[in-house]
Amino acid sequence: MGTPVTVTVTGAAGQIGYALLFRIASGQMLGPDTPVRLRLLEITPALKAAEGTAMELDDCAFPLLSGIDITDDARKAFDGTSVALLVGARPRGPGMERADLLAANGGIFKPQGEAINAVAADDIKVLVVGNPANTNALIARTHAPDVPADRFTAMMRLDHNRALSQAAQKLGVGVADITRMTIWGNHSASQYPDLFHAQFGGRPVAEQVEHDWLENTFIPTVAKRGAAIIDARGASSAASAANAAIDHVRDWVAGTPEDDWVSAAVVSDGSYGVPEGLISGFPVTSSGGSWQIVQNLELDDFSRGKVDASVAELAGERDAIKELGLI
Ligand code: NAX
Repeated sequence: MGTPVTVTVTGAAGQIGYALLFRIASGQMLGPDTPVRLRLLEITPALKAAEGTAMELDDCAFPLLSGIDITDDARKAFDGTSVALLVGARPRGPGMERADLLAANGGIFKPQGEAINAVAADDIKVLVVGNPANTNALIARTHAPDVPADRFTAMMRLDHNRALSQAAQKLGVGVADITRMTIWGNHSASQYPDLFHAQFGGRPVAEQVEHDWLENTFIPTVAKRGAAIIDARGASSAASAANAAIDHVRDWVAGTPEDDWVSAAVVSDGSYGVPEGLISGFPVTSSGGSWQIVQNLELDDFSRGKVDASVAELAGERDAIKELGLI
């Protein structure tokens, strides 16, 4: 067995944290040969709950878990860390305007970016889960100027997995039979799940379903799935969000299969007309521990309009955080 990899989870006492930590400790994220050292970052009032989770982790006697540290100090939490899962965020409260929400999250993601910049390991990989995920990632990234920009990502994988599942159910096939799914843009209701490039049996899924279903059922079902879960469960997605975070980091580290791709929000290099620097959902492959944006896909007018609308929302969020002095 190698030396343990330090993995930091923020918001560790929350419901996604509870669904995530056991899977990381069991080896499902970094593989069965990689021991992990967990660092749990929480706000002071939640430290006791985090300790409870750590007690349960101990009680699992995971052979790969080499230790757990719990702290409310970001500098300690990110010291030497190689994988940072930024899950803790400030949810939108009643009557909260977008600017208030962004400002509150700036108060979390700015110091976390600074701490990552100062103390994380050279190979640090960051996945932002806490919403608004893409813009929180942009805030953190801006305050970590010494870390290569491509190490900051935000999670589109839950939307991706939701889209795979909806498309597979429609076609009556297994999820593994659908390839090349993409979620473009923002992790929000404006996201664009793309069936024109997704394939089943070597042909675009869009050619195998009615356009009316694609536009008026599939896209809204995927984009509003989070609200449907809250309505049904009385709580937001937790196990599926944790599962998506595991998928994202596993593929980042281990690579994606030949002839397929996944969705992740990565820093735009200007591909597909997405303004450089925005952290947007793209089709991506991974090899050698880094993401590459899949190039040269044709976007027809329908897809172009949907991508542009979601990217415009991201640009609006970027302008708002600029105005607030957060980037
Ligand atoms: P919970 O409210 O259960 O847990 C959040 C935890 O974060 C709490 O324990 C809180 O004490 C902690 N926290 C708050 N500020 C912190 C800080 N500055 N440092 C460290 N910890 C801090 O929320 P949960 O259901 O776990 O969701 C977490 C985040 O994931 C939310 O922002 C949620 O909106 C977001 N989601 C993102 C998804 C995605 O696909 N990107 C999907 C699922 C989820 O909705």
